[in-house]
Amino acid sequence: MFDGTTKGGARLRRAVLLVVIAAFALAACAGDDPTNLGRVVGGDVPQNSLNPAGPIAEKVDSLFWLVFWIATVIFVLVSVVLLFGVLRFRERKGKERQVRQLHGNTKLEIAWTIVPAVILAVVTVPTLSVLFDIRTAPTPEDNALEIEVIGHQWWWEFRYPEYGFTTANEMHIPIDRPVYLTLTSVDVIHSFWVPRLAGKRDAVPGRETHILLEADETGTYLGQCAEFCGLAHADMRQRVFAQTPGEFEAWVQAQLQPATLPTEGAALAGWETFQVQCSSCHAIAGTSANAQLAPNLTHFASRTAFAGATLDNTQDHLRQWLRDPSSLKPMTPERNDLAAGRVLGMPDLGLTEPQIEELIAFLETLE
Ligand code: HEC
Ligand SMILES: [Cu+2]
Repeated sequence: MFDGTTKGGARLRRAVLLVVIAAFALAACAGDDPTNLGRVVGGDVPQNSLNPAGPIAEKVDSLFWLVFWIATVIFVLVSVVLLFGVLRFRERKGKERQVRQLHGNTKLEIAWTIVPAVILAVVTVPTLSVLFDIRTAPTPEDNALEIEVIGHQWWWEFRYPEYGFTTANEMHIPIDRPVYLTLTSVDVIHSFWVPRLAGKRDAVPGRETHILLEADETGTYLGQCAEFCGLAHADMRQRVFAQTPGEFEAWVQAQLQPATLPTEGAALAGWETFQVQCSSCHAIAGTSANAQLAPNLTHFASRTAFAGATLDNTQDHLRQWLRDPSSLKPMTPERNDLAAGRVLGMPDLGLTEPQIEELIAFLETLE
């Protein structure tokens, strides 16, 4: 019916095309609106690599603009020449075609070999230089902070080897100091990406990769796993808290404290349940719970979010998490094999409501 030959058909096709183009164009208009985050709050949004907040991300950003403008100039030039050719040499009624066919113009051949080669060189040299810059091991004068990043399906483990503590999903860094990440994974390939602070880097099982990041403004920077890694890939996020050196030092000191175990009340009952039900996967530093298969909970109460930084750390979320973890985040705990070290989610442990309240009371003591 709408074969484009009738006037109405042509008009309809044009309208559809316009709507499609408009949809693509308008999709780029998402603003800096915090509600864009859906169920997550807190932090600078969106994850805009064109709004760099530190020198490493700035390098990536400048490279982007260099390539963008070169590509834009080429696009405009080619389009103008193409349009000119199409209009100037089109077939006209009653006129002979005016095109003269040419073969083998040496000057032209040389020109269109050399010009693209030069353009590619102009793009390649800075690209390689930035690629190496953003992952070169720092020298002692750089005074970099080292953090080990370990990808798990579907959360991030962060170790601070200088201090010897481990945390999950939330990384704290001091501003104006380079941070050198060493990444790996325990299962599949993940990718660590905090767009406002650094480029992307894959976390590969059995290998170590590196990337630098640095913030020059305090704030919360959001990121997420950028390599499809299975069921809860979209719920594998991370938050980076960039703090003044003093605040960072205070945070480190707090993390270094071992947990003070409760001695009475609901929290004590919670700790007892924890030892039976939870310590096969979770660690709490300084206690008998030292399994490394799930997020380290030593200072869980000091974290703002959990479950791959997708849920704010509130009592309601925790209650629901302990009742039925997979209702809040898609996971496949039925495929867990603790002996083989494989954990693909927190199982529903069949806890009673009083046990859940006691566990929450206990978790709240882990500051
Ligand atoms: C079979 C292993 C396993 C057991 C047993 C287990 N968990 Fe978990 N737990 C996990 C895994 C895996 C995650 C991370 C899930 C994710 O975010 O993908 C997790 C996440 C959590 C979190 C959120 C941590 C964070 O920072 O994201 C809390 C809190 C928690 N578990 C508490 C408990 C409590 C309390 C128990 C005992 C009642 C328990 N878990 C038993 C595997 C386990
Ligand atoms: Cu991932």
